[in-house]
Amino acid sequence: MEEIKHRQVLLLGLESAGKTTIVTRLSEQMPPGEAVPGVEPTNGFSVKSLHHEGYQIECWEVGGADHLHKHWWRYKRRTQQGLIYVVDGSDVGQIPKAMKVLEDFLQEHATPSWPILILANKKDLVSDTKEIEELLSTSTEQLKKFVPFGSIKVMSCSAAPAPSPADQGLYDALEWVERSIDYNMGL
Ligand SMILES: Nc1nc2c(ncn2[C@@H]2O[C@H](COP(=O)(O)OP(=O)(O)O)[C@@H](O)[C@H]2O)c(=O)[nH]1
Ligand SMILES: [Mg+2]
Repeated sequence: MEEIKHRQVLLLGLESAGKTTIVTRLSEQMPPGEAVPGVEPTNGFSVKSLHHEGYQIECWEVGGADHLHKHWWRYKRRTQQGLIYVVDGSDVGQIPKAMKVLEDFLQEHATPSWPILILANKKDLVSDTKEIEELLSTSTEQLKKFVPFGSIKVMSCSAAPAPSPADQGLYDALEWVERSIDYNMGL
């Protein structure tokens, strides 16, 4: 039997971006058409395991409320192999704040080899995701210096019910994270 590959990632983002909903859908392997039941705001942190194609990804979500940002680094243990940063892709107005908060965090606490996935969530509420992806890609240019041995990728996803997993884009996102961590490990 093939060995399970254990990985650990940090999951950050402003409050209400959809972090808990995303990890709940993935960790409970919910059918795409099923709605994730209402989730409570994450106060402190929550760890969930995602099982996907031979990987077990331990996902550390830290609450996104403003007063919690200064504590994010505490969860950045040496074992965190990457960062998923979720933004509300349906709310262009809060993108500058979301990216500023990310920049401030990376400036102090980035791991130089991190793969960073910027995940524009709630694409079900957006008619065309290109605009938001381009905006995010432009904002990430200045973040590359914090991860000189890593990489940054922008993708869109949705944790809302959809006809198929492909429409939600969550597994594509996980695959990018898995591949990028493997690359860092020389696999
Ligand atoms: N339409 C839509 N709503 C979403 C999506 N993801 C999360 N939400 C909603 O956004 C709100 C905040 O979600 P939550 O997971 O608690 O965000 P968190 O604070 O980042 O953990 C909840 O009401 C969710 O139902 C999505 O992809 N599409
Ligand atoms: Mg949460």
